[in-house]
Parts: sequence; structure tokens; C-alpha cells
Amino acid sequence: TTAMAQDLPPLEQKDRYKVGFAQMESNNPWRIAETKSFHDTAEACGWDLIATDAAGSAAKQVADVDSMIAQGIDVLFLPPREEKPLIPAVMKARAAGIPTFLVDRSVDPAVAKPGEHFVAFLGSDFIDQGNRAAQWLMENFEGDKGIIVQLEGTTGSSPANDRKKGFDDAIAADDRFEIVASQTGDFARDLGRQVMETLLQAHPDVNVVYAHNDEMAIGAIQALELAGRKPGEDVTIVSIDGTRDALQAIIDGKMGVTVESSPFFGPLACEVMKKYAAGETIPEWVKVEDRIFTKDNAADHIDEAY
Ligand code: GYE
Repeated sequence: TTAMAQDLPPLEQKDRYKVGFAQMESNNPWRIAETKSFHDTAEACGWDLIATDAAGSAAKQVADVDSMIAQGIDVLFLPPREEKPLIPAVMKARAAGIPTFLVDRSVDPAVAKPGEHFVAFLGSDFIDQGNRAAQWLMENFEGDKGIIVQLEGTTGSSPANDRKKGFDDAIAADDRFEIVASQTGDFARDLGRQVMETLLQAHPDVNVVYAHNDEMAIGAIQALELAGRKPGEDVTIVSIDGTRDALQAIIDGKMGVTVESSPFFGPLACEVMKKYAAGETIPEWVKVEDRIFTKDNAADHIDEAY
């Protein structure tokens, strides 16, 4: 459904905007790179930027948006930590007449709708990312039987839901593979390591790890090495993001693939906001195209990584 532009709160064309960016957490390189991208864009885009950090709490993220609304922001950029708990923040910004763009994660589309409650979602196709990770695995796995452990992202977040779906659906078609465990590591390195340690006890025969992001993949590599395993040799690691550490792990032969999920949203946010202010119709989903990093190209991209 395409809502008419006039259904959404308008945005004036002016030289400077009071812009809110309500970050969810800052405990990993991806989030830090994203926040930096907004700060780096601010000057050139005429933003007086208010950036907050919810420190991993959806409740604080909602409160941060409340306070931005009270401070009179013109426009809100929101990466909702989880799909449902952030809906109140979207609805309150809508009620306050503030155009909202969801960046990098989305909310439950059955309740909060692009073109109606918020302008658009700017971000990747997570189902496709999971699908491509599975595709790479199916094409490159050399053993007879792939025993897979899946490390899921933050429970209830759109990338965790969709990266799981994209991977599981693709891998189900290939009976060489079995997913023996799928557990959350909250997109965090340390939890990824801990969960991998526990799962290794229960499933010592694991020879594939699919992590929903690079931080958990790096944590899993640490756990595997501690247990005397050889990631890249006796365990295939597939992941998503494209962080510096992941590209280095690929170069070192420890990781097989990482499907890109870029954190550099500042310039795109500026472009889409300006178009919206100019009265252009914004697609409900401004899709980010992702590359894929393997041993064939990791070295070419590590200098621009974060
Ligand atoms: O992959 C992960 C981060 O929402 C796309 O969140 C983003 C994901 C990203 O914590 O590393």
C-alpha cells in the first residue's frame, strides 16, 4: 500500500534541521561506525544533531525518543533495537508530527507501517543476507555432513528474525546440512563466545557456525580456538556485516564469508531527508545493496572497514 505523501507529517525546506538520532547501543564497532556516520554527515547536511545511546535498553530508547520530541526535533532517525518494544516511540513521534525514518532495523509491520506511521525504512534485505550466507556455504562446504550451530542476533530484532529465516529456508533444501542448535548471542562478541563454548560441549561434532553478525562470529572463533578447534580448517564460519576484524579473519583463513551489512547510513539519511522535504515520494523501503566478502576480495576492502 502506498500512502499519499500528505498523510505523513510534512518537513519544511530550510537550511538547518534539528535532527534526532536515537542509537540503541554502542558496544560494538558496527554501532560506533553508524553513530560516527551520522556525526560525520551532520555539518554538510545542515543538521543540529542530537544523538543518544540507549545502552542496549529498548525502554531507554523509547525514553530517548520522548526527550527528543520534547526538545522539538524536526526529524527522527531511529534504529529500533527490537521490532515490538519500539512501536510506541514510532507512534509518539507520529502523533507529535515528526517525520520518522527507521534506519538499519525495522519494527513489526503489522502494527507500525511505512508511509503511514513512519516515512520509510532505510536498510538491508536481511532475508536475502541470510540466504546468501547459506548459498555460499552450500557452494563452498567440502565435507559430507555439515553440522551447523547458529548464533542468532538480538531476540525480537528484525535482522535476527530475517537472517534466521533467510538462512534456514535456503539450507533446508540441502540435506547435507543439519542445524543442531540455534541460540541468541544478542549480536555481541562476548555472549557469542560464551554461547559457543556451551554449545560446543553439547555438540562437539559441529563443523559449521552461522553467526548473524561478525562480532558473534569472532566470539565463536575465540571459543573454538580455546577448545583446540581450527576455524577455517575444521569449522566453516559464515557471517554477516563486514567489520575490520571479520575481514582480517577471512584474510587469516579463519572465516569463510561475511555478507555485507553497511553501517554508513549518514549520507543516505541526508539524501532521503532532503528528497522528502522537497516533496518527493519516498519508497517505503529504501533498500541498501550489500556486497559479499570472501578471500577473493577481503584484502581490497579492509582499509575502508571499521
Ligand atoms: O548487523 C549488527 C548490529 O541492525 C543491521 O545490528 C543491524 C545489525 C548489524 O548490531 O552487527
